[in-house]
Amino acid sequence: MIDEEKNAARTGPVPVLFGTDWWTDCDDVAALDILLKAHRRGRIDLKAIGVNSVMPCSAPSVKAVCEQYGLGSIPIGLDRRAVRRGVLCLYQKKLASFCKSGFTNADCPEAFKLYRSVLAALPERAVIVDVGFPQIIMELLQSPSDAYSDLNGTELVKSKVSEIVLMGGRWDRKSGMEYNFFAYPLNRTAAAYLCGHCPVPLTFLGYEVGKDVVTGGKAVPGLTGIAYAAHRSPKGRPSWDPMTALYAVVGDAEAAGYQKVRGKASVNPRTGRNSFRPDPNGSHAYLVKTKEDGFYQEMIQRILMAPAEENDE
Ligand SMILES: [Ca+2]
Repeated sequence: MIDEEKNAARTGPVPVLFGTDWWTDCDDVAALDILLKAHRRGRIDLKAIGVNSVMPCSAPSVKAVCEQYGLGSIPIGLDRRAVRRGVLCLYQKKLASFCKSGFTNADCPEAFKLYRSVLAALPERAVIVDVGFPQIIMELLQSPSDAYSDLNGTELVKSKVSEIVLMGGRWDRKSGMEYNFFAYPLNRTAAAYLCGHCPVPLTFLGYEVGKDVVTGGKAVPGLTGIAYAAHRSPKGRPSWDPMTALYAVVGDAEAAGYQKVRGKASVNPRTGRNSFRPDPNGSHAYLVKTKEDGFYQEMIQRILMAPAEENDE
């Protein structure tokens, strides 16, 4: 039996900051489900959630998913520049109807400021994982010192973050295109900035990794299954975001079923196209699967199908 607990390389709960677009695709909900369950088992310490696409029901729908596991106190931040209009988003309103606390977008701090406050207070290094648009991390890196820390954002990340993990890019071709890096001008700018300025190791899980691993679906218990049903994906979706979240939980490429190809990534700020120059000493890496798709599918689906009660501490 595949067991991510046995594969896990980490011994204590690692602080995690989770960024998500929580927008047109419901696999973000599966990613948060995996992180919340890992938090309840003591595998990680989920310190903050940053939402990088904003709609009226963004904050209450994220809050509802956390509340179902008794984790409604995890702080949620928004990138208020990222208001999207005219795009069909199918699950947020439904999930928000389950929010017990009356929480709204107005209750959320700016995401990069939330990240600063969390990182400044940490005695140890955190992992930042983002399965959406990378602009919150850019804002964090570009932030000046403030009441939380005398360090500017780049210095703060350098001292308090061990790795940044992004779902983004397409790395199985010389010049790849993937939505999180090209959808909007700000996303292109942010992806290019991260590749040029990130002071800590940067790991990418690309489009090619998750596209054939189908997980989730309406049979998943709790609000995750409701999100897939509302998204009209009753049989599941490709697993870009849950695979990225699970990699962050396991914390080791080999144990999670990947090989890291190291080097220097770059993104064209005008087009969002990504490219990569291999270098065994490079601080960037993209993940390549070392197992059959069924390995990841089974591991993720087993976590998603476990009801919350089984994750009681
Ligand atoms: Ca996403």
